[in-house]
Amino acid sequence: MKGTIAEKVLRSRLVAGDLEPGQEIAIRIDQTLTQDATGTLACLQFEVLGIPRVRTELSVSYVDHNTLQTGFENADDHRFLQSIAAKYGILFSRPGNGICHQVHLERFGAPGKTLLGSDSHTPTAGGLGMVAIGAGGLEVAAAMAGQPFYLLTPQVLGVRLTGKFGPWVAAKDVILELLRQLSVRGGVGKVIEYLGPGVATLSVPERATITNMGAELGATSSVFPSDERTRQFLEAQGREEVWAELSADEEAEYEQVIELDLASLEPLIAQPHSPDAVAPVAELAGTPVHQVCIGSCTNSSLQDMLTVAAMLKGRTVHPDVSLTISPGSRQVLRMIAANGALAAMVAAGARILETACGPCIGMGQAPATNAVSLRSFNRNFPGRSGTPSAQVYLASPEVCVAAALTGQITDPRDFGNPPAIALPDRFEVDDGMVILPPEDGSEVEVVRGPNIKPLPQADALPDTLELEVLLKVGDNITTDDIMPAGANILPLRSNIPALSRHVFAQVDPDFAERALESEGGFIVGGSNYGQGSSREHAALAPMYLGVRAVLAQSFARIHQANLVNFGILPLEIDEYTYESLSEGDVLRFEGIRQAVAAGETLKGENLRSGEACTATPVLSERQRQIVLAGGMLNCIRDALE
Ligand code: MIC
Ligand code: SF4
Repeated sequence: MKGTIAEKVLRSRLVAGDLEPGQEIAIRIDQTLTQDATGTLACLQFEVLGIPRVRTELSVSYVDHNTLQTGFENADDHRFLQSIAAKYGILFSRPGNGICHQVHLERFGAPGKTLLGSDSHTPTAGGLGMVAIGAGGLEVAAAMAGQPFYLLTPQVLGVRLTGKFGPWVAAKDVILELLRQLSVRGGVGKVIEYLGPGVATLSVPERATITNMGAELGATSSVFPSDERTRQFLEAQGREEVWAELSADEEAEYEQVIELDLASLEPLIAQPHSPDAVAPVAELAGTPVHQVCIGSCTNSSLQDMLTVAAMLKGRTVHPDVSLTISPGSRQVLRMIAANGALAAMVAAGARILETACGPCIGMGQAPATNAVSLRSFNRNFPGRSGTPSAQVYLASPEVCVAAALTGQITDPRDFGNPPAIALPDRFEVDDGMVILPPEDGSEVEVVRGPNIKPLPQADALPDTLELEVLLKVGDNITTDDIMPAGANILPLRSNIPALSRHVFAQVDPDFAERALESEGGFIVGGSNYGQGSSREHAALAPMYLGVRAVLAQSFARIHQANLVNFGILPLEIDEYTYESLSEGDVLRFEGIRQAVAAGETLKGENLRSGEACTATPVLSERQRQIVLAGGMLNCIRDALE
């Protein structure tokens, strides 16, 4: 990784460990972001740490996920978050101000700095040359308390961009092409770093679309150089002073370099139900489409919105299609309102939604039964839209509008010349919806609604476990599978007892009941278990139900850390063991504590078959102590005693 951007930034913030791929390091975090769906827990955890004020350069708390307010819960959470922000020195981005990643890019991100966010798409800020990483809320709470962030030193995968886009090809197609080549596991343990002459052809929002969806590759982060275009973007945001040049050395060492000629790309689309099921749009042309949703942290910038408006202008949405548009931020919304682009969208029949995550996280706009929904978003996991039978596709805003107008998947290259979009020299800057904390917040009273329940605590890891395999699942299980979101379930994010009733609800509706009846158990998974969202609820709620270990062929990075932080043992098993295990088997492991402390493989027994069951804890030395204590909070409490 020598000479790469990743190496330069990580080295400059290194607190402990060696920058050797695979080794655990600790880095200093300059900025944090939290959003309301993960932020309530992060704040509850921050409170437990007992620190009077955040110890970062900047911490921002956004409200963008839970904004539907079908009951009192979301609004209660907003008030809680606002009061916590005031008390502890956190900036509070009010509901209506926009999606965390879009606003952070516009108003707070800075090249060369580190950002830790309780949201898996935090690497969006890599479009500005930040090393931005998604993590569980507890880790973000620790970073807010001034603690370093621990991670395994990533490999650095270079993507060398050459050429420039042909007509109707967009930034989304770059990342869809990488997903096609590398799959949703291809980025695990890596930072994806962009280089080459093609970089200069991309604006910062285009770069951010690409780094945003590096999360779908499973990457630790994605980063672009900070160059003249970065400077122009920051200048247009009135923040030129935070600009710093940042690039890799000529002889930088990458684990591998993928060559990508932007001119060779064509419009691409991800098919149901995975972001890596990518095909050329032309191949699917003619497929009827019933819903089109444009927005999300991937594609809701001013540039995207202007493109969408130009395509819609003077046309009408197809009678069989419902088109929704969510601009990414209040800045974007104000600017399209002022220049007439919004009027063109409304005139065309678009349903304008608030500047929030909205349909991306199933907060409204669930498609009709069996409907085809085409979205400019980043995830199309089964059921995430709110309609289990919906077929969700992902593509660029250009491909989305083409379908909204024709009622079918349409190659935008059939639309004549693409609109020429110029970004302004100056964005409309108004941070009036960001509330600054008072100098001294000690007198601020935290407002807690009845939906905010205390955090459940885990017990220390027992030495012997004899428990049932409650569920066996396959590869690439997402945290949406484990802990679904959507309008009905998201409001319960700060009420774990109620939330836990929905664990694995779409995979196996009886799971929660069975887990409680059996007084806990194990989960068996394939590879890349826990990909997707950073929600620590996917560990905390199973922990509440008594899940003590997950036996999987491999784990996604953020989820593995979340399991450890909530005292669930992540155990790696080989293909043979995976095949040999069935739901209902009872597994017995003895001498667990000693084996975990020594980093040794557990040798257990499957009491049904009498076969041996070997499983290896996937834990760094530091994590061994955390799991033994029954999770990070127990660890911290022990240290304080
Ligand atoms: C998502 O896109 O899945 C979310 C909702 O933004 C999550 C966070 C969450 O579950 O609250 C993420 O990406 O981390
Ligand atoms: Fe919000 Fe969707 Fe982005 Fe997650 S992926 S932060 S839900 S817009």
